[in-house]
Amino acid sequence: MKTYKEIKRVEYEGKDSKNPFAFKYYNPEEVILGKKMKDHLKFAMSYWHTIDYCGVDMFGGPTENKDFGETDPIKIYEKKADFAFELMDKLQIEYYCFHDVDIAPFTDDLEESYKNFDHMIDYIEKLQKKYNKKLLWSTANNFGDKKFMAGAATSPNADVFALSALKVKKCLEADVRLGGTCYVLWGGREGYDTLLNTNMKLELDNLGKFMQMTRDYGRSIGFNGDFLLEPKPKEPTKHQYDFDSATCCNFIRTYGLMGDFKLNIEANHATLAGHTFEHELCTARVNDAFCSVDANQGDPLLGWDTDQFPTNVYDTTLAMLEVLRAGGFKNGGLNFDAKTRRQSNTLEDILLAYIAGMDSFALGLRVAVKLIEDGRLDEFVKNRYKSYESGIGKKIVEGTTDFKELADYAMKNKNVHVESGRQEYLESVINEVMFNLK
Ligand code: XUL
Ligand code: CO
Repeated sequence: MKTYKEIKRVEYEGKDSKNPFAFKYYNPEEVILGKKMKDHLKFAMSYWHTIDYCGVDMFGGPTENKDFGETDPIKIYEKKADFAFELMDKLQIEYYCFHDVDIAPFTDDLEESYKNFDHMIDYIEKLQKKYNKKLLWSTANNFGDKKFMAGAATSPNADVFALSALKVKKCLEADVRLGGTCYVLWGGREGYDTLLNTNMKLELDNLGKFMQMTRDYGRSIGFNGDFLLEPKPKEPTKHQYDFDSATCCNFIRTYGLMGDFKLNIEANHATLAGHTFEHELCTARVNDAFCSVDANQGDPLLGWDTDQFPTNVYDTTLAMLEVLRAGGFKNGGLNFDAKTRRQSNTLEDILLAYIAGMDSFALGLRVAVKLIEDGRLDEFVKNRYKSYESGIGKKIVEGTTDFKELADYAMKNKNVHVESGRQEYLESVINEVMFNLK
């Protein structure tokens, strides 16, 4: 196998290629349904998993080193940034995402930390121009430091609320400067472990106020993109206030934030919540809150967030079907919130992992388009609800009936017949379209 250095650029070679460093299904410039594949998929690189993560797990230390031969903290982060943009270039990835602490050395001294942060934003801005790359979103890490042990905007301590505001303010300013089209608030520790020490109502109201202030400040400095919540049911806290799409939509509505706030849906978070990825995407869509995706997959045999690169094409197909139904990505995109396995510890593995993830979503897109063109799924669903197209059903949909009329109707109706849901048949249609082997 070639080495990382030897690979200049990963190109599309088509499905018969055996070159491990080529795309088999992702052809960025190919037009599908009137849009280039790269615009359908809007792939983004996650800085934390790709540039910083070194293979640490609960039982063992790093299995790789990403200091790039430097010892001075600023130099290390400059080299990391150089690597990040070179990697995106090799992989033909146009977008990236980061937490404030991913891109610059943060210490206990806030002034020094923000001097470092500002320096790195200048540095990254130049790289962005040089490589013609774009920021999809940034976010403040308000969960890692000890001060956030009891939450950030939901901390019982008002000083922590203020510190969280400072961090979001600085990160939002950077986001605007770098042209980010979204800003994410992932509420790592916005939740609680036991009611014995928790004032839930105050915590929820504080979180609502924090989000309102985030919106107001963002809009005041010219941020025109979408603010995003990223649902996750557990980890690190037992009860997260942003449990799933439905919970987040309810929260956004309660605090008057609909329109400004949308959702960033993560596959592995969906399954941790006991949902499918497509359920979470669909819930966001029907609430007009779909925006972006954190692509990855969990392991059904492990009960935690494993953040694996997505390779299950059945899942990527059903996800892309939902993305297409939502009208595609606008301000959002498809960020690989995924890390290579601890034993896949070389730079070549990073390329191979992204290629696997990008090709899996490219295949998902291709199959989803074929399913739409095939038409059998859509037609089945349309027919299943045809009783709402005329008569009493039409009146229900239009809101022109009431319980009196419905009761009279039901009393006279001697023949209530619900048609088969035909689940197995529909699953076989997906297999037929997906594996169309000739
Ligand atoms: C954590 C997670 C984060 C967010 C950004 O589970 O998904 O990486 O995407 O903070
Ligand atoms: Co995520």
